[in-house]
Amino acid sequence: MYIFSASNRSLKIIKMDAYDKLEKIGEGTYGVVYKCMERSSKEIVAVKKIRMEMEDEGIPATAIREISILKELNHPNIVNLREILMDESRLYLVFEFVPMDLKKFIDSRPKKQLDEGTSKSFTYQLLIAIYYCHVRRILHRDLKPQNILIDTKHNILKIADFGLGRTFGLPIRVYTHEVVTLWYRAPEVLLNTQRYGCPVDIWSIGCIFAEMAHGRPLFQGDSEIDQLFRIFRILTTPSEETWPGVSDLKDYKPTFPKWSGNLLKDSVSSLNNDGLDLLEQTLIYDPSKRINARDALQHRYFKDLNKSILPALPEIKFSSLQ
Ligand code: INR
Repeated sequence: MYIFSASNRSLKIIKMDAYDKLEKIGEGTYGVVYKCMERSSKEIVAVKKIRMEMEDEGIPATAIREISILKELNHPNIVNLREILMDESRLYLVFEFVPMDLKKFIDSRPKKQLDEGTSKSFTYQLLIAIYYCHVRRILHRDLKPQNILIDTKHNILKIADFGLGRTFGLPIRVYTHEVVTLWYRAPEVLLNTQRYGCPVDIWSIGCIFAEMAHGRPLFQGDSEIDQLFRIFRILTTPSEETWPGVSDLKDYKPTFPKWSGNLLKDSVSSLNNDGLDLLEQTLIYDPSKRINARDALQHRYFKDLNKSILPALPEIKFSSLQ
């Protein structure tokens, strides 16, 4: 078994038995995640076992390349990928261990709702992490509370399950046959746009922000069409006026029911005016008009956030996004 180290391009020989498997902690989109202990250092890590589609052909070169990119993402709000281990048909990703995910964190709160300071700080940290990725032209594509980790001791948020979407494609079901959630998926993805970009992650952050502040998921669809119609009911059915080009998208139908009257304000009554304004801008239909991470970080909603307690502030560069 080998470890490819993307940072120094060396090849080290390492065995998976350097780790003791403690317990299964998650079932990610592409494989199972185990809490493990590194034998010599006694350090706790999270090891994700990636199932490969073409087991007999080994690990595709594109997958290795993409995973190397992941190893280059070094940010306090992104779960750190420490090592990549391989054998003939399996891939093991060794990550830092973070004891809780955002879904469990929300579920553990009274009324499943976070206080304003916490949801503000978490939304800001999400935006910082996604800004760091977007300037590097890396998309997440599947942000949701289940793959956002929380260091509860320091209130630090870390994005996980990053970038694999680009390597492996968006699956309909995970390998355990669990249905993949559509609740955070952008309308352009649901309508099968040919090219999508950074705005898909901003949409997901908007949905997560609303969920943290209000206490329940904003759009809980159980199929792609149900997901779309739930969005339309709250934000009105998009048209050529509100979203130029929408009728050219592959899965757009002129026969879609026409809902009018925006209900977003009533759906997130716990948000103040600044919070509602930010949310509205993350949920703009037209991806080219949706707010980007850089501008969202500068939004007045975050003016009273104590940013000095956050991990390492990135330099906000005025480079163009999307
Ligand atoms: C926890 C998970 C704690 N920590 C679920 C979890 C419940 C409670 O998936 C996890 C991870 C961790 C995790 O500590 N490090 C990583 C997950 C992932 C990567 S991934 C790294 O990519 O989402 O599977």
